[in-house]
Amino acid sequence: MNAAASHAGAWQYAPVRDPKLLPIVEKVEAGERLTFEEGLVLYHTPDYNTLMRLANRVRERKHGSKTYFVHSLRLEFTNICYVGCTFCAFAARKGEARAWDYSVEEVVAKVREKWEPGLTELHMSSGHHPNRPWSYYPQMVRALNENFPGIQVKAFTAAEIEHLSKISKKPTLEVLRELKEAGLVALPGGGAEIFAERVRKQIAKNKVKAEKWLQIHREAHSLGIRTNATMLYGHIETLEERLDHMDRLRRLQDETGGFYSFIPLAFQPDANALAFNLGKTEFTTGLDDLRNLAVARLYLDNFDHIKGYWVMISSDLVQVSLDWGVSDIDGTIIEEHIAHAAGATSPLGLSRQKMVQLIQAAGRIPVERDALYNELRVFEAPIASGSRAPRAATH
Ligand code: V47
Repeated sequence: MNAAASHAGAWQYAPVRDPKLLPIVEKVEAGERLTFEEGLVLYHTPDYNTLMRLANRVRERKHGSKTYFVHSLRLEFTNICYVGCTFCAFAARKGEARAWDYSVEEVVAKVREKWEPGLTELHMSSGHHPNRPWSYYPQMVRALNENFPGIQVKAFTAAEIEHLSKISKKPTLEVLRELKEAGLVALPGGGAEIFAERVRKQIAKNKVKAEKWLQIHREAHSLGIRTNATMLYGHIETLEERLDHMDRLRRLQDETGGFYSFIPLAFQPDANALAFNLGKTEFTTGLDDLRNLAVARLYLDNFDHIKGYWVMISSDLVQVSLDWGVSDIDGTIIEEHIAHAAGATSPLGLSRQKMVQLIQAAGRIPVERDALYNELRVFEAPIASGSRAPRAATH
């Protein structure tokens, strides 16, 4: 019997405490799409247990116990940025002591320095540098592919693509086409923040507009470049605005089918203007993180994967999230800067072995994938007795 079948009818063994969830339980059982109002019911229900079981039901129907991760390296080639997003603690102005700005040769040297055997994904997203010419970007992607054959370059958020379109004076579709030609294989999901205008004006007023972000992903998908989508939550947005964000993504996914995964990013409240203005020094709570992941799993019925991002919510909570709809835990990363600049207390990276242990200790099956979600290895072996998940610093 497969995992999904073994859970069929599980509702009868645990009470649904919130009667408002009963029609949703029926729809989830029938595989029907939830409405916006039903999404809100999920966000407001006090019946977390049923919410968890519903999300897990869908997760197991899609993936059984399989849980995906990638052996990845994160690289930010510059933190110099003129955009001024209020949530950002990573960006620096040109000339500041903490600013960096690698040449193509330095990017290659940095990857060589951090290289690990079996590395498949190089995930790069960076600041909007005011002076680097357009030619730098395809040159960098080309140099990486030449120096590290087989590496998969997943780089440039839609916000960066818009920036490249401005400096190159080429349409975004052309920018994407030329980057693909240079060897870019996928786009990360950053820069989405919250689409709602009310919030965007306050947190990212100079950044790519919501409609343009979506258009760039639409264009990438049309070229066969698959992408991810993020949502920055836990600051000034309402639950309706979170759902509106997901709703816009669900509509685009209906149209193109080009998204791999949805990644909620929990607001990290250190050293940024937004936190300072809000007086918000607390991280999101574990329950809010889990609820958000579960709602995403249920609302985004056309997304294959919901990612639990251990960097921002801790690897301990990510283990728990595997029962709340999460089927992917991103990657080894090796060296993360954006979240850590804003107070993340997780390690900078996790070893491949730790990723496997973390998933196995949660009773799930680790699957190492590449950046394009090809399965490279399924770790079927049971957990060695006495093996424990690695402990990361938690917040
Ligand atoms: O675009 C910046 C966000 C993003 C903060 O596609 C912050 O696989 C929380 O996009 N608190 C970069 N978030 C990270 C990102 C990402 C991460 C993991 C996987 C993938 C993927 C993409 O981080 C930025 C911005 O939205 N961010 N500052 C902050 N203080």
